[in-house]
Amino acid sequence: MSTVTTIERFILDQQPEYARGELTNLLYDIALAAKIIAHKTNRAGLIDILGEAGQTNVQGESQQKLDIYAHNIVRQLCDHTGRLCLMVSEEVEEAVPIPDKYSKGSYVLVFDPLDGSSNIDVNVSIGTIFGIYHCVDHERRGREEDALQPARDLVAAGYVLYGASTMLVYSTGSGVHGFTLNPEYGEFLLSHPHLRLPEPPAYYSVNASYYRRWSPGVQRFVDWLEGKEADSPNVSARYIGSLVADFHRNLLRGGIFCYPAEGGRAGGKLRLLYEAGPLAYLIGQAGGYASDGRRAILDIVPTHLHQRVALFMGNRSLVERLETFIRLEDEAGAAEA
Ligand code: FDP
Repeated sequence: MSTVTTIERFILDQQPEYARGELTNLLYDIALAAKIIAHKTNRAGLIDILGEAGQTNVQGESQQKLDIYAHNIVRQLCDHTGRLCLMVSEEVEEAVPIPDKYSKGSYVLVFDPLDGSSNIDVNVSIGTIFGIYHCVDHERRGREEDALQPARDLVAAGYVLYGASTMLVYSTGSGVHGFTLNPEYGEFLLSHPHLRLPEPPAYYSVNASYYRRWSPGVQRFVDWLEGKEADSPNVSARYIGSLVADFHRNLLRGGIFCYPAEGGRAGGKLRLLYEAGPLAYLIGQAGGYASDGRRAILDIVPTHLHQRVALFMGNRSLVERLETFIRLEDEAGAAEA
């Protein structure tokens, strides 16, 4: 009989001997939140029967938007455990403090509770993204500064994909490991140990309808991906428009995901702290690379919680080629000026 490895067992086995189990338990908390959110998102197709957000459903319960629901589940499971000093969520403008009545822990949780939520109504896969940092100041209760750290300093990061099946993929710095939720047991089982980006990459993912808003360097790079140059790679286009789903496919098949800056702005649409940062950490752990076009995402120190960033991530050869296109355009622009 083949061995079944539950997520609890795997996380525990990976815990270093000196560890007190705080991080291990925090990861369990997130896995539990993922199961609860998966249960709810699986029923999203029943929305016509159960009532839309803001309405009352047939059981007389008031409906919440699913992303607010997901935020509340994570917050409720994590705020009282003594493992966190602060949370930052896509759904809340300010950092979410740990209430004074609970003891303060040594980790910071940054998360996007339900990314790609515009896809829910059309039954397309969505996801939760999370990152975990050590808090910076152990004396005081959590402050915004504790969260404003570069992704290189992440202790752990991961995502949950609510798709045809629910998967939790995470890393604590020793590879990327994927678990699939077995709905019969209600348990995440190890299904994808030690994920590495395959070579050669198969796909590129970008919303090409924004082509005219991009800088010349990005336009040339996308032309190159599309096969318009003699040395173009043999990659095919795939874009779902749901970050976790696009990321997951490219992680398994190899490729590059691009969300460039538009109209001369420094940032794109995606958020540095709880979208780009954790995924950059994972892609690095899988042998790839993430860049804003000029520097590694892992090195960018956030200046505010909801900061946006241009994002290119995937197989290193493709992302470095993008950086070359941008550098050449920058140099050409400087020579003209
Ligand atoms: P959404 O607006 O549906 O929440 O993070 C936001 C996000 O989705 C990502 O999941 C997705 O990759 C991106 O936006 C899609 O943006 P475009 O529609 O502009 O392509």
